[in-house]
Amino acid sequence: MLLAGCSGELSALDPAGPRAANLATLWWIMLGGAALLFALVMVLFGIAYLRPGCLSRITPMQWIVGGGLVLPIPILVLLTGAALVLGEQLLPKGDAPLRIEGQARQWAWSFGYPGGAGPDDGTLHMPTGEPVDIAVTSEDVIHSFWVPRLGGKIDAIPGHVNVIRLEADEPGIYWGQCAEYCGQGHDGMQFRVEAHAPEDFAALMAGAAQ
Ligand SMILES: [Cu+2]
Repeated sequence: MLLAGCSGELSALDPAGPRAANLATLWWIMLGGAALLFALVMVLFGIAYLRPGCLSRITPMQWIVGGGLVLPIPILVLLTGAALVLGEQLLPKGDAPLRIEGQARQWAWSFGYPGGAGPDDGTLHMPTGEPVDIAVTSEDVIHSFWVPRLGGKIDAIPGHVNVIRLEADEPGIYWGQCAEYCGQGHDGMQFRVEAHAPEDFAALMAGAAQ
């Protein structure tokens, strides 16, 4: 019920590819760790409230060591470890088969394909089932490139190129949103992503299909 609003076009909890799935998994692990710590603190609070005698023999130093170190550190180590492992798998390592240029400006995105192929329609076209690198930059201010169902986000910085790797499992329409406040048109700075089966993508790049 609480999570009913978490599906949909711009939901990072409704992943449509392996990279976004990593991020969703990490989100759930973080939620679990936070809930566990909260529950442990509430148990202590409950004991202190209902059975004050039980805790009266604990010295202040024991509270500091137990509550400040022993209680949170194992959970924080687990969360940090999960973040490092899952996050590291997102990095663009090795050569992705395809590199698409993504350029941001107030308040729209444009995309360019190898050899100047492909349509110039403000839509990010990509093939399914393989990682795709997006080389992101900006013409004016700092924006942020984010397709929540396909991967993480990365800053679009003037005079600098950042690369992010995305992957889509299934053909379909996905949506991206600028994730960095960049002026009055920021909230409308969305873009459409179309993932095509590899042969359809090849045909589109060759200009044989739309
Ligand atoms: Cu923007």
